[in-house]
Amino acid sequence: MGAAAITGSGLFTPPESISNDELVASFNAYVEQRNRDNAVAIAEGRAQPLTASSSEFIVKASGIRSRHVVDKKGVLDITQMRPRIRARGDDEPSLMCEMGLAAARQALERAGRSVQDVDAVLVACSNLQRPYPAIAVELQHYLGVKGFAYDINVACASAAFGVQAAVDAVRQGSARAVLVVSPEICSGHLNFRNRDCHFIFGDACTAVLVEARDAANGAAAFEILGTRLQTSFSNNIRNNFGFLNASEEPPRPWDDILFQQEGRKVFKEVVPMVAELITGHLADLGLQADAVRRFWLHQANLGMNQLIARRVLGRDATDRESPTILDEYANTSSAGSVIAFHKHHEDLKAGDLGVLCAFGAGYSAGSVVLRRV
Ligand code: CO8
Repeated sequence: MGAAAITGSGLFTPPESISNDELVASFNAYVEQRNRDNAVAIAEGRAQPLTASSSEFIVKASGIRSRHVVDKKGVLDITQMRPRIRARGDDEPSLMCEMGLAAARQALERAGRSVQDVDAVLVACSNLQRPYPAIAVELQHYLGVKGFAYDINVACASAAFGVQAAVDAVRQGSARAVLVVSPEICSGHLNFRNRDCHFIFGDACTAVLVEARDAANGAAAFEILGTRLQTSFSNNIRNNFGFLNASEEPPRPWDDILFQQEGRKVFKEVVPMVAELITGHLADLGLQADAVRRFWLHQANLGMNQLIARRVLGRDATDRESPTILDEYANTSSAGSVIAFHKHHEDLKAGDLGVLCAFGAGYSAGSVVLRRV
């Protein structure tokens, strides 16, 4: 079985973006209105006043400065505070499919490939727009790819799980080339009324093409030296949305079917888990951490990434060694580490090593060790 490689990547960025100041102004207007509406109950001690958010806190706690979204108006409108998306007919591409088409076509172009070269499409992301037909099968149809497609759902680590499945398919010979596509509409399952997390997420879609290294046709191929996945159950990041919601007695409150987390606990528990995963993976491949030129880490929190890199390297990583995109994109779940890869790999030279590492709810984590061809 020959080696597999990532031979091209693609990125779709929604054109609209929201700065911290814009998001905080909207949130604080909502807080003022709620507190005015509840003034009597608050004065009588029957209700707690809501507290304002601040841009300074967001930058300090997370490193996030803005986020791209599929609908800015709906998110900032305090009567909505959610993206408003036109309900599409069954015969037109879904929004996730449309985002996937843009990212997948760019990945193919960069790999110097056409849809005729691809045998499988995997859509790997946190939340799928519907259960069936699979978004991946829809995307396969609109791309015009023959072969097979399926969805993968492992929260922020989904792209790494998708890459491992793609490597296995290419090496076993069940597909010549596999597209791994990660459309994330995080704004659709974020509670913009919750001060603790209203700033965390953004929307984007990435794609990578995985094929046999020896078949690589593109300008910037990366041989996949190894993949390693890990999961460990935790309720600290949870979303109770699901098809049984309408049947559940008593019905869940509206905010229980959106993203929620214990951010502090996640930070403390996931940093050592991920550092050990990367360190162990490199060691088992006979590689030294200080030989790695680039870490494309999951983009949830700047401080978290700095700590992970410090634990792996035994020193602080430079911005070049561990590039950040969450300042512009916020947390785009499974797309984050691939956006970092997509935007920050051109300067690496043949033989240079890199680690793409994604982690999040589940807990779930995946490490992909790459060497520029
Ligand atoms: N403005 C001002 N102050 C605030 C705000 C705010 N917006 N929010 C909280 N504070 C206050 C708190 O009240 C608290 O005040 P006090 O000290 O007086 O009690 C203080 O700030 C500190 O609050 P926290 O302890 O909550 O703040 P942290 O420093 O822990 O930072 C973070 C919060 C940024 C959330 C941080 O904990 C973090 O990033 N943790 C890691 C989280 C993470 O990596 N999660 C991964 C989730 S992504 C994933 O797995 C995919 C899920 C699927 C995608 C879902 C898409 C929607």
